[in-house]
Amino acid sequence: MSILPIIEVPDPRLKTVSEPVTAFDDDLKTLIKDMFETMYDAPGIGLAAIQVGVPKRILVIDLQEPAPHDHEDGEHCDHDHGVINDPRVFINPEIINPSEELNTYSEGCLSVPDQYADVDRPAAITARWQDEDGKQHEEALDGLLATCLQHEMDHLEGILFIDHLSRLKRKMVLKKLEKLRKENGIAA
Ligand code: GNR
Ligand code: NI
Repeated sequence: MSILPIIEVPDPRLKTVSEPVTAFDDDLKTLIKDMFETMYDAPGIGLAAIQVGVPKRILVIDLQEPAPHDHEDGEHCDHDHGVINDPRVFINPEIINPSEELNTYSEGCLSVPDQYADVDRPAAITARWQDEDGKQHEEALDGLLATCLQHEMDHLEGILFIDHLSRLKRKMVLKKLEKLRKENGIAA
């Protein structure tokens, strides 16, 4: 298992249109394991293969919900709540019937580090995809999972969340990132 380097803007590889997966073999399974390890390490809730430089239609997502637990009203609480992991793999994903209703979510991206902006996307979708054994799945999705899957599917087309912003907003985000990198470069 290995943590892979995540490529960042303005790396031109992020604009690649990724190719469908045709071989459901051990190399694919190894890549998926490495993608999960890389995503958890980052940390992030999703990762597309192109973000680690592999132009294939492979996504991993884990929304890592905080584990539910009860507290008496007003009880002080500073123990480790832990998380419920829900690792999901989407290979060759498609969206069938996006809702007209939109959801706005403040999105971030491991390839545009520490930058966040509101993006509107269909609130509900039906997704069709294959798992790592090539088996077909279909499921209706909404909430953060629908948002995240659409963000990840954009990566497969070479699209980043900042491409959904106005040119001015996109420029501001990229400028802020450039400034942060310069400051960190001096600090290091
Ligand atoms: O970690 C991530 N968080 C996130 C938040 C809102 C909408 C989408 C995402 S995906 C992102 C990880 C990433 O860059 N995936 O491509
Ligand atoms: Ni992203």
